[in-house]
Amino acid sequence: MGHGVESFGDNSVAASRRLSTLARHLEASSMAESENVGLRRSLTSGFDGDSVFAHVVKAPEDPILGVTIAYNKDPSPVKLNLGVGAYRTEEGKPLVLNVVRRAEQLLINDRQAKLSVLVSRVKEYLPIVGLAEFNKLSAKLMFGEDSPAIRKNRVTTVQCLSGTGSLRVGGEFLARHYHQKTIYIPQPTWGNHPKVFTLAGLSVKTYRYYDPATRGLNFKGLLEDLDSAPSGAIVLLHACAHNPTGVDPTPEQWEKIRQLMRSRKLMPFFDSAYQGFASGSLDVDAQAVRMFVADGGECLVAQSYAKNMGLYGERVGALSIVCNAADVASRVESQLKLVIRPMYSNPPIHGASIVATILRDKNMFNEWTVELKAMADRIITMRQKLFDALRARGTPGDWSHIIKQIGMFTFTGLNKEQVAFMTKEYHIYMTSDGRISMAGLSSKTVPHLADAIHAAVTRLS
Ligand code: PLA
Repeated sequence: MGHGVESFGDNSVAASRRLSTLARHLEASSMAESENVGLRRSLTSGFDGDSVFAHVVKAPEDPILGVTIAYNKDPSPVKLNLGVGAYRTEEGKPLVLNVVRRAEQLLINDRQAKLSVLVSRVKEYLPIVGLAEFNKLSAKLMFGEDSPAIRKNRVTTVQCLSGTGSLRVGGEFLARHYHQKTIYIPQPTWGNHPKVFTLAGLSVKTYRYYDPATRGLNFKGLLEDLDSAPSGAIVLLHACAHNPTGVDPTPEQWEKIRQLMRSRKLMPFFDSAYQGFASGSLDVDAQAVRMFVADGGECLVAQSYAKNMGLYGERVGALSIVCNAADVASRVESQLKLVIRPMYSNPPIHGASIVATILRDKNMFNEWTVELKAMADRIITMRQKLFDALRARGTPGDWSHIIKQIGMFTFTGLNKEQVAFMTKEYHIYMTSDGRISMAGLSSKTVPHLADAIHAAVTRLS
């Protein structure tokens, strides 16, 4: 019971149970309706009771997005936001890529006649699964131009609300249709992962990933934990540029992880939020995913264009489910539609049109890769500058992890108290786990950050 097709049966039972509860509720409320007419009349003159929401307690801010809220409230001219992973220029300004501006211009001028499907100048609804051309091109970007899995129609790709939405839709699909309901996430991981998957209906467990002593990968712990996970369990893997640690397995380690996962029948669910941001190359950053797809096995991939195309607020992403046969992929897609339709009906058109415009045109694609590499390179330069600045100050400790770590973040090793001190005394905002967004740093602000780290380390060790 509870496997494959049966689990769909379970869901039908659950759905009809929910429907009959709803019907009973409607009946009861229509009876109550006639009895309460008089009472309601007497209330129309005004309502002065307590709010029915009076018991609602104030929720804490989000650990990552709340950092920006605190930063915005700070009037200091030297304040620095290194909390959320959002790219800033050397001048500390948000960046809209030139190629994105160009794509938008084309869309506004309606010069995309060749786009066979809807574009954002037309404000129609997209299909439930989003813009077809966007989906096709996104799959190619992730799995490679001549991926056999795509050629054999073994992949279904649906446009979702950025990386988060793709993870959520994937999680909900697995909770309904996959026989194992446990997902293993790395320890530590992006703070939203456990919430997304729990609310999707999965049960969340962790596997060892990071070793604070070496500031590197706990490879032995990782293999042990995956080896003892129940057969079939889902495993969340960061495709590249692990958040928050900046520590990725080497290609050889990925190969060992792949072998172990396939032999234990564990289901890989890749979160690819930083393709191109880690190495500067879209293909290199997709290698781990492609390794798992090349063996013919099944997996899920959540893709985000927030960082690599700077489309944060456009909420553009995709979920791909790689299946072992075309007919399975087609049935899986039909069920993904049933997950999406009651959740948000269909995804937004504008961002996906921008992405499709760029990916389909060779020149624009190349222009994008150049701009993407420039962002990745600037982050790498910031790593070197911060490392040099700490060395120049003689700050106690080995800071080589700053230059060894990969992607948008440095997991500094600073503790909660040191972070609080840096925020209070230096107006530097970062998450309390000691993660700093290197993309928020510039040559001008490196000395200020180095001063703050030096003071925090020497005063509060
Ligand atoms: N997955 C990982 C590993 C991420 O780091 C993020 C974003 C996402 C998914 C989701 O991104 P998207 O929905 O915007 O596509 N993490 C950020 C932002 C950059 C955030 O927390 O929302 C971060 O600062 O960690």
